[in-house]
Amino acid sequence: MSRGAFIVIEGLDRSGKTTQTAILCEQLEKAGKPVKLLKFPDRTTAIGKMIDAYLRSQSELDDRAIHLLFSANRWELASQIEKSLQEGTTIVCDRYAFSGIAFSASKGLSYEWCRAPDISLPSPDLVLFLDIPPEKAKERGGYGEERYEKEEMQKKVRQVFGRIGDEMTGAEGVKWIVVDAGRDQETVSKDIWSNVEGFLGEVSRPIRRLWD
Ligand code: 2DT
Repeated sequence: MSRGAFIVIEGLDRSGKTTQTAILCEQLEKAGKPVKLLKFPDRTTAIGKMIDAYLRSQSELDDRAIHLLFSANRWELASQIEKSLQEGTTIVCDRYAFSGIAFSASKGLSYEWCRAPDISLPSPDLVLFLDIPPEKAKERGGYGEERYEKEEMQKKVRQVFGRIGDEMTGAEGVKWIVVDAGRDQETVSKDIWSNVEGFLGEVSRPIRRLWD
């Protein structure tokens, strides 16, 4: 039986991730696909509220503790993701486990340690990484107020995303695409759509698990 495709959009700050995610959902709906938009962190759950307070610097947490909360926030929704995919709904997800590794490893935690709690989550079929040099991102009106929204951090995060991308490329069942997000909005959305079009047909292979 055909299931929905699981599409993850990752990217650096100011890469246009939120806008592009919304455009993609609209295009999928127009193409007649039932689609659900998810975003991590999901700040609405009990765990999400702790994450939100941390990101807004209203609370302090050990680096490992917050890392595990980000992962738990995904596990909270894992069975719902699987259910929606099985029902034929396409999922577009703004950030996922890759952000989890990229940000925490950039703070100095080991890459392997960071990856461990997310092993076995439902695996995306396609990851679109919106890439933009942090210098260029800064020109787009500066970073926001939250923790991590600083050029030095973004540079490190971009490097770790590069490593994850290298390791994911060729990984069974996951297509990792780097999208040059430094271009204008329309060019980027066309590029994204050309990569998604291949997933509009039937997705018949079973849902895989990440890094299993
Ligand atoms: P948004 O600005 O997209 O709301 O992200 N982050 C995110 C982590 O450190 N670990 C994670 O697992 C995830 C999903 C990235 C808020 C910030 O949270 C970071 C930016």
